[in-house]
Amino acid sequence: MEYRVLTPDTVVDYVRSIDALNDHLGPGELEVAEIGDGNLNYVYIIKSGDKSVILKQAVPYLRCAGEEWPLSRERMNYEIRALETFKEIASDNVPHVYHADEAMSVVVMEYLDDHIIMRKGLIEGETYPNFAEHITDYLAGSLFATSSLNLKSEDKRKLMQRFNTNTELCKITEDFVFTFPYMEHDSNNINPLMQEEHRQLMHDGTFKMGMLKLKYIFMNQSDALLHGDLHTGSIMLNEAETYVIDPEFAFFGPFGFDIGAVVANLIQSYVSHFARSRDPLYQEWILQTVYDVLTKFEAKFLTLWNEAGDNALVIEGFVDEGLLDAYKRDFMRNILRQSIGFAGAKMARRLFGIAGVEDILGIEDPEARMLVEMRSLSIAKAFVKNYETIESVDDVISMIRSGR
Ligand code: SR1
Ligand code: MG
Repeated sequence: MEYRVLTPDTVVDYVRSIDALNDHLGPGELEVAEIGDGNLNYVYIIKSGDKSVILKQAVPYLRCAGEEWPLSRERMNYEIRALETFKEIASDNVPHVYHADEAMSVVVMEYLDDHIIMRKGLIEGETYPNFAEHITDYLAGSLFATSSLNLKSEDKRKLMQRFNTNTELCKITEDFVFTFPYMEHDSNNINPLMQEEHRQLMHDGTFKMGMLKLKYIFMNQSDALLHGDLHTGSIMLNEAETYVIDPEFAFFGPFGFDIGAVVANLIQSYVSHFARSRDPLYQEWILQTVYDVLTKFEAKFLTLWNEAGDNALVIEGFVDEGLLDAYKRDFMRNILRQSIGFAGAKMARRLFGIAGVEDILGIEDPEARMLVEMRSLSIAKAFVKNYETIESVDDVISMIRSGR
């Protein structure tokens, strides 16, 4: 089928032309609503009685910037591939895909109607007692399975070939996470009360040095297949289940990047609740969740590593157990450090760059918002400047509490 941009009027005909969707939705009348509030794509919910699906279509431009910002719709191909790959690894945490159409840049998947976008839940002050367990199943599972600690060297390189031409979306991250927010740039969106902080940050050499190091790691360290944009808007959940959606930024990158994204978004919620709920107990739950995510990730990743046999990195007879254990400790500490560096970059970009987060942007009183932004900035700066010396998860929690 030749590509065309779907509209609420033409979506029904498209859906009705697909057997798998007719089988799922049945013959009844279809109700359609566009519900996308993301930065890149159009998203429709299609309902027929008690059956429903989500249809997502990439358009050849960046939705949040408008048609004058071209962006190839190839991103949908990577999203489709990533959904397939992650579903095989972490089936409980990835939605079911009913239909994928690369020519139309469309994917149709399960509508998670009992789940909400995590960012919205956190804004409402909801707790999710199983989130840390679920997200670390996903993170440890996906990162380990697609790494050289599990795959044969040739299999990893073949898998990398399927993702590493996702260059446009990697470039978006290079620009909008690691670069533009810390310089003068037209795309920036800065609270007038934070202009002076931004000016100082632009001239903070230690911060810039940290950001350059992190950007270089992002661009060159191909540890594993990443989601690539794992903020709390890419997570849908309830108490019992957690789903990771929207992997269009998928590529082979550093282990710490997805972990850092989760941590950054939890901390953004933590700081926002100094103005939102002002509920210290809720904030403690968020900090405990950060702690659990980092510690459970490490434990699960190490278990997978310990249970796996020989891998592309270490073969029987190369090192004794003592040396291997020391190597693993160093390896995991490095993942922790890079995760926190990336968390800092992800937090700082949301304060000054094109795409802020509702947790903070939605605080209406400018003074209250500024105080939250200041807290977020001081944690972000501490992370970016000091990530290379972090020794433990306790260090991370102290840095969040003290903002240093
Ligand atoms: C310029 S696109 C803005 C952001 O939206 C996506 O969710 C990514 O985070 C990207 O950086
Ligand atoms: Mg997205």
